[in-house]
Amino acid sequence: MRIAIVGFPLSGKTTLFTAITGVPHDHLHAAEENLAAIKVPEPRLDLLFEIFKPKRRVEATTDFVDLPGSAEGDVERAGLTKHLPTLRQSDALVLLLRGFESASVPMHQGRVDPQSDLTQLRDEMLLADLEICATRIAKLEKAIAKPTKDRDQQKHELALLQRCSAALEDERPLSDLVQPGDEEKLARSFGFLTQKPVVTVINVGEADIGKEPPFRDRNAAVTYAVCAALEAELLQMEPAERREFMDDWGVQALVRDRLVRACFNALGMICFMTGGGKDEVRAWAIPKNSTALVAAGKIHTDMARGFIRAETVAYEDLRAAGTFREAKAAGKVRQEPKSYVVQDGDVITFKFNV
Ligand SMILES: Nc1nc2c(ncn2[C@@H]2O[C@H](COP(=O)(O)OP(=O)(O)OP(=O)(O)O)[C@@H](O)[C@H]2O)c(=O)[nH]1
Ligand SMILES: [Mg+2]
Repeated sequence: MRIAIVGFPLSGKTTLFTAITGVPHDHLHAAEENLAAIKVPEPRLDLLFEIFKPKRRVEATTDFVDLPGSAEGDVERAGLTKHLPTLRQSDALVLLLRGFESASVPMHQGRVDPQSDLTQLRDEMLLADLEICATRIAKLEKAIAKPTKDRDQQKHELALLQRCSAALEDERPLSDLVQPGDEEKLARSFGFLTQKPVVTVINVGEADIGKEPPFRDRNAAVTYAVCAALEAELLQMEPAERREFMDDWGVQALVRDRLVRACFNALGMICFMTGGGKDEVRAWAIPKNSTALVAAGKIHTDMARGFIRAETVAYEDLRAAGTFREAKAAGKVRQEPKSYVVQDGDVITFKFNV
């Protein structure tokens, strides 16, 4: 999974990247893409760690990308155009809007106006998608004029792209239009930006820390108001000191924890956990509605190939029982087949034979 941070120059993208990944700002490249893998917070592993007493705990991870800034400090450069290939390959986008005033940080278009930055970014996303549609539609129309064996498939694709194009011209994002299933997959192969889940972050100044966002992006899964500079500092502190600062500033949870989980949810991902072995308890990310066979394959192809059954207990049942043995005695441990649809928080031991 890959999540890209997008915003106008000097909106605080690299600072937010630091606040999420913990990689210090001065270790990062201003003019190149920065990439880091980070853990998806999974507090439910705490209890599993207590119950199974393994050597280690392992969270699922996701990649974050910080797009390069303009080395020359060109604050008028467009937001997205230079970065389209990276953005198209990302699974979700974080739109970062500058909401902080600072005499020492030049302002995009000479003003701090997160609402109008959002409108501009959204317009750029619509335009970038429209361009993809136009190019592909022109190609398909030519191809369809000749009789080929792919013609039916091409007609189907053309109809979808024409619908997408009409929606975009109407300023509607494709996330509203495309139906889940085959159509979504086909549309996704084009890397449309307005089809991707978005979390919007307003990078506010000190005076607005701990307050509700001044507005919400109605096309985003969630809108947060955070102070990226403070959050980056918080991440470098010892837990006790951090708690104290967070209380002083009225920051309830770190942006790292809130944002990663929000992107994860917006992407329709869930976690199941394993803990049966001695070595580790571990969280695994899979798309919602995945079967036990898919979940097994996520761990190892052998597990899927030799799948016998999935010994499954819901996290809440395990918590209520207190131990795995008690959960079993209470009849809460189920023997599930390949076709079982894995639920968020399932604790699974796969039985397999190769
Ligand atoms: N006061 C204040 N300054 C901030 C905040 N976030 C970032 N800055 C400052 O703004 C400047 C730009 O921050 P960056 O994180 O480098 O911004 P960027 O979007 O990565 O910039 P480019 O990559 O060049 O487009 C730096 O001097 C930061 O210290 C904030 O929340 N408050
Ligand atoms: Mg930067």
